[in-house]
Amino acid sequence: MHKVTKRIIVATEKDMKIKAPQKSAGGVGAVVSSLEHVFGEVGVVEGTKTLLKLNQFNGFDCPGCAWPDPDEHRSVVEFCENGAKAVAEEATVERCDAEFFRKHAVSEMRQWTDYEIGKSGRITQPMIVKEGSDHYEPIDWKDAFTLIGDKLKSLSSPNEAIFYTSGRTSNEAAFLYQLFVRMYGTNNLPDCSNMCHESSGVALTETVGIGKGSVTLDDFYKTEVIVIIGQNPGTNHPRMLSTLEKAKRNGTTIITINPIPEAGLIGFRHPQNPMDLIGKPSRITDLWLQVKINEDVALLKAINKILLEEEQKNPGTVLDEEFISNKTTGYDAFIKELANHNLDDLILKSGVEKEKVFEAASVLASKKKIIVCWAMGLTQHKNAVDNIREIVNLLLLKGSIGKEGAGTCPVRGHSNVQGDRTMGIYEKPSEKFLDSLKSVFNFEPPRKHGYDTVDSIHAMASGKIKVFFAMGGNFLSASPDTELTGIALQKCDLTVQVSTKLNRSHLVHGKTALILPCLGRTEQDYQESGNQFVSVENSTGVVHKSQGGKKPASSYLLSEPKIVAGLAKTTLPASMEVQGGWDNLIANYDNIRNLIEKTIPGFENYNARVRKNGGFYLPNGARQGEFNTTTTKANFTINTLADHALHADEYLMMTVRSHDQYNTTIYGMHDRYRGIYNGRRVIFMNSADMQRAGLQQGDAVTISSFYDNIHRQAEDFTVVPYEIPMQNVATYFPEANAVIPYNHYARGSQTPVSKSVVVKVVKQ
Ligand SMILES: Nc1nc2c(c(=O)[nH]1)N[C@H]1C(S)=C(S)[C@@H](COP(=O)(O)OP(=O)(O)OC[C@H]3O[C@@H](n4cnc5c(=O)[nH]c(N)nc54)[C@H](O)[C@@H]3O)O[C@H]1N2
Ligand SMILES: Nc1nc2c(c(=O)[nH]1)N[C@H]1C(S)=C(S)[C@@H](COP(=O)(O)OP(=O)(O)OC[C@H]3O[C@@H](n4cnc5c(=O)[nH]c(N)nc54)[C@H](O)[C@@H]3O)O[C@H]1N2
Ligand SMILES: [Mo]
Repeated sequence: MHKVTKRIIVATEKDMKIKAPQKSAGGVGAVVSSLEHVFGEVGVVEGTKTLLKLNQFNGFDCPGCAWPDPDEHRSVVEFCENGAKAVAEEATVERCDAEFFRKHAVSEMRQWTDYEIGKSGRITQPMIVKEGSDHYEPIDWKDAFTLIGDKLKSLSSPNEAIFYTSGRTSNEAAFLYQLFVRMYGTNNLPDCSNMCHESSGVALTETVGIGKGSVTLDDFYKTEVIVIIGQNPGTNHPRMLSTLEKAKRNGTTIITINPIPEAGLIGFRHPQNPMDLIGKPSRITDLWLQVKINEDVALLKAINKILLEEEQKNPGTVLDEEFISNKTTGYDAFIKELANHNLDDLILKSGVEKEKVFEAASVLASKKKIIVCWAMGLTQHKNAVDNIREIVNLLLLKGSIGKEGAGTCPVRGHSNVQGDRTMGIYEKPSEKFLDSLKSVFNFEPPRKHGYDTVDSIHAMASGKIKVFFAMGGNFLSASPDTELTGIALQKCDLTVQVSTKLNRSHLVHGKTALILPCLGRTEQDYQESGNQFVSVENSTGVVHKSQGGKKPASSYLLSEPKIVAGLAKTTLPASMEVQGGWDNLIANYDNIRNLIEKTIPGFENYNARVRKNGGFYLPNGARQGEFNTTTTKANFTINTLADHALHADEYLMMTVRSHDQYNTTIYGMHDRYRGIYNGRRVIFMNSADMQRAGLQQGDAVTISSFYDNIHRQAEDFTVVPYEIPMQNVATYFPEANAVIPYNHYARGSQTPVSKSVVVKVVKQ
């Protein structure tokens, strides 16, 4: 078994520098960094041309995050530093071609860092590594499809294959892909959402009847309070900072709940506003509650308890009694349970100073319109679903959902992760969805639920799976338990990755492995009827078009929809033809959209509406105050506090993103907002903890975890003192994934506990 994680300190990290963290995001640094990446990777002329198409009505959707664009009135530069980096990464002039693969053996590339792997350039043609070989070699598209089709047809059950999706896949590709997979006969459709906002989807469906957020971008300009909890927009959704800045100008109060002070949440200099670049940065956060990792339920319960007490003191002034009695269920049980908790105990457990908890509660008590935004800081814990349900409790107490300027905002990650789910990329499809597929496509879809990400790792590791197919993403590095996931992938007979760039999942593979290179967002997609566009759905449920303008990186590249059609044609029996044939769907993507319209509610008149500037909103009951839950009301819930009981030498570790990465794609080796230069194998620690453990800044340590009698460890991390609560530590994903147990996950959503892993830290 080859080691799949990096165990040596790479040369670049020898020059690691630690500086003071920054106190604001954006500014000149952001402008310089955007241009460095774009001009460096793409060139000045092409780079500028491409950037000017980014997030424009006639351009392409940013392949970065899913933050919404303004419905109207877009600026010429409707992008951020990290969007520019995402574009640079895809539009790079570097090529990872046949010659490259001839030069570098798989075993050699496996020793490279993720940064080095990612800098190899765009993959230019289909490649195969045959059983027993250590080199990828070219293969024709036709032979690649035949090989995959023959293998899939030879399996004793379709459930011996797994079809993963990452969230960049367009609606058109995702719809065809899930259709093909279900026609083939399985619901084994895990996706990156399983590791991401699954907890949000589960909690919101149960409590407010829709697994998506309820707010629109406009609501941010009409609200009174924005709570940002477990999210770092300065790095991961930088365009959100402009929204927050504008909201603050309207008098909105911003409360931040985070174990660390994130630069972008403290202050912001708008990189596109010359006045902002020189003066003082705009302050973003009014009140920061430094919660301990995974103690948000304790904190939210404390706040809810104070709100209830205030209401008792001054009836009719704090809670929205009318909303509670007309629109909700479970209120009595909720307050009864809350009465069992002692307020001081809750506050102590949360780690936040008492005055600040009261201050936050008093802001919330006096306001009627509240938006709560969250991301991975809440979704990746054992009680992640509880975290989100407790946010809903808070909003329900205040009647702060289903009206203007108020509601839920789970800020999505991948630019079309929300759309992929809408299109049916889900291992647990509803009966209604399957019935609809059946009636439109006239086949019997599989009803048995399939594997999610965690189940997939387990099934592959236990030898049940023969084929692993990935539509984008980097399953190996994104998943927890890197070593085990590596072993799991290696047990497959065939692994196939549809990709734009080289990543570690190409290097730790099944007995035979294929890379199918595809067009990216920035590129033109010419099919029989001419240049095509695709569509995507952002965090606020707006479906809009995306059309690249660049010449493709290589003439061999196929679009994702065309790859799916190729697979379908070689795998499915002739009797499984779709109306008009798969080729007809590819000839003009309008034909795919017509089928989506027939199958999925909310897409009426899809082709016409998606062509309008800014696209269209999908229906959203919660937004309208209609709660399509099993009770037909919004449901209060009773939620569980975290229980970690750490020993003196144990820490709770969160794995976060640096400012120079997009998930497993490493743009650069710095995290300038947190003061880290030339290094990623760092562990941020409280200085009192360091003192207790006899550690100094710069010490090399080994991080280990011990779950269910399995010891996992990751070496060569450098200690960095940081403003983080005691017994809490932070590392970067994916470097620390080696110590995350695959089988510890959120109750209800099976999202791995990437933000609360119990670890030990030992000096080397
Ligand atoms: N540039 C860039 N943009 C991205 C991505 C990227 O990697 N790079 N990734 C995309 C994807 S797929 C996603 S899902 C999003 C991720 O966006 P985020 O969720 O913002 O990403 P993380 O870095 O995981 O940050 C989590 C934040 O939660 C805080 N946190 C951790 N644990 C807790 C906790 O227990 N309680 C509270 N209250 N806070 C906690 C951390 O300190 C950190 O600020 O971003 C998307 N956008
Ligand atoms: N420890 C820890 N683990 C985590 C997380 C965490 O916070 N901590 N976050 C989790 C989250 S939120 C997520 S979303 C997952 C991310 O999991 P994934 O989505 O699987 O991972 P990415 O790194 O986004 O995938 C990058 C790869 O996608 C391919 N790619 C890029 N653009 C395209 C395209 O247009 N088409 C195709 N076909 N391929 C493309 C490239 O080859 C690139 O190497 O990771 C999860 N893992
Ligand atoms: Mo994500």
